[in-house]
Amino acid sequence: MTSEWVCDLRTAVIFGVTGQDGFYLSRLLIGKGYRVFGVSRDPSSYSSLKRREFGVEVLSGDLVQENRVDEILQQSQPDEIYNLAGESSVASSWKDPAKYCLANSVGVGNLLKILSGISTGTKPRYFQAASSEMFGETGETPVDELTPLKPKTPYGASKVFAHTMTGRFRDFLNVHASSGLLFNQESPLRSEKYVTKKICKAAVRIHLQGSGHLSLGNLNAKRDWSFAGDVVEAIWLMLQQDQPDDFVIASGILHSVEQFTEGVFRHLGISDWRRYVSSKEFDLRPTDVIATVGNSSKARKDLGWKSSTSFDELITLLVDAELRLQTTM
Ligand code: GDR
Repeated sequence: MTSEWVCDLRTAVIFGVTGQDGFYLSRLLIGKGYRVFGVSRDPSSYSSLKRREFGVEVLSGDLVQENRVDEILQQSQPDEIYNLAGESSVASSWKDPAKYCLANSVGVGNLLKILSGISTGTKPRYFQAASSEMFGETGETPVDELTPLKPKTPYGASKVFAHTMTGRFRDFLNVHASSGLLFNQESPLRSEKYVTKKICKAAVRIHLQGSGHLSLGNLNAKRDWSFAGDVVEAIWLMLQQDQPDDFVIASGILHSVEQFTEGVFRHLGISDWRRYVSSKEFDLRPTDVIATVGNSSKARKDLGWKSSTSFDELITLLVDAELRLQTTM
């Protein structure tokens, strides 16, 4: 059931406002009339971003600094808190597991502890960005909120702590805390560390220059890709529910890296894409989840949400944005 909010102006705090999802969520909330505070470890980097959303009040802060988080919440008095902060590259987590644990686990523990101690005034609602990487290898069978978590990577393990604590602070300390088990969400704002941006950037360069090369890892890996702009709608809807809960947010459809690559080149009118692409399986990470697909029935039923951008539409959106970027540079 969705709450009927009585106040006109709600206030939200977004931890991790500089990332892709931070941009789409702040745009959504500003559009809905929220006052939005965006927290970043480096606010000066936010003001230099071309993609910043106007109207966001940017504060400096890091979830690891408990006192600073407390100050931010005192200053902003939020109705809703969205935690999109942390380290997000699965491949890089092998190089520095402690950094991932600090950013993705310890910081969330701090925030939940502070939230559980708020006894007067507005008790903010909390959203935690969890990840499909927490499931580990699940093959082609769709997973849901009750599927056991068996992460294969330091990144996935760091997210399991935060997700589990979100549930326990909800169950035992009465925090209105919801966790979104987010599958891969993409947009033109992705960095090249992620495969969709890497493919689109190289393919467009090849299309414009008539030559070039794209070196990938495992082409057979399969992912459940959605558009980040759709995913933030689900994130917002979660905090509009009277009862906090966990929700899988996914398209429910698997595609391989090879299908994505082929689709990108096809959209650019290049059919013999294999000429330009090489693959070294597991070159980039010691182990990988080969396939993971989500069942979002609960989000569909309780939130009325579904991933509305199809795989082909997502490719079109990403490639066309990359074309615009490279032809105006
Ligand atoms: P992922 O996203 O690890 O699923 O995590 P990524 O785009 O990095 O990889 C997707 C799949 O593509 C394979 N792959 C390659 N990946 C990269 N980055 N570069 C390559 O050259 C390449 N070649 C093949 C990967 O092995 C993998 O199977 C993303 C992140 O956003 C996480 O933060 C988030 O939690 C999960 O999605 C859900």
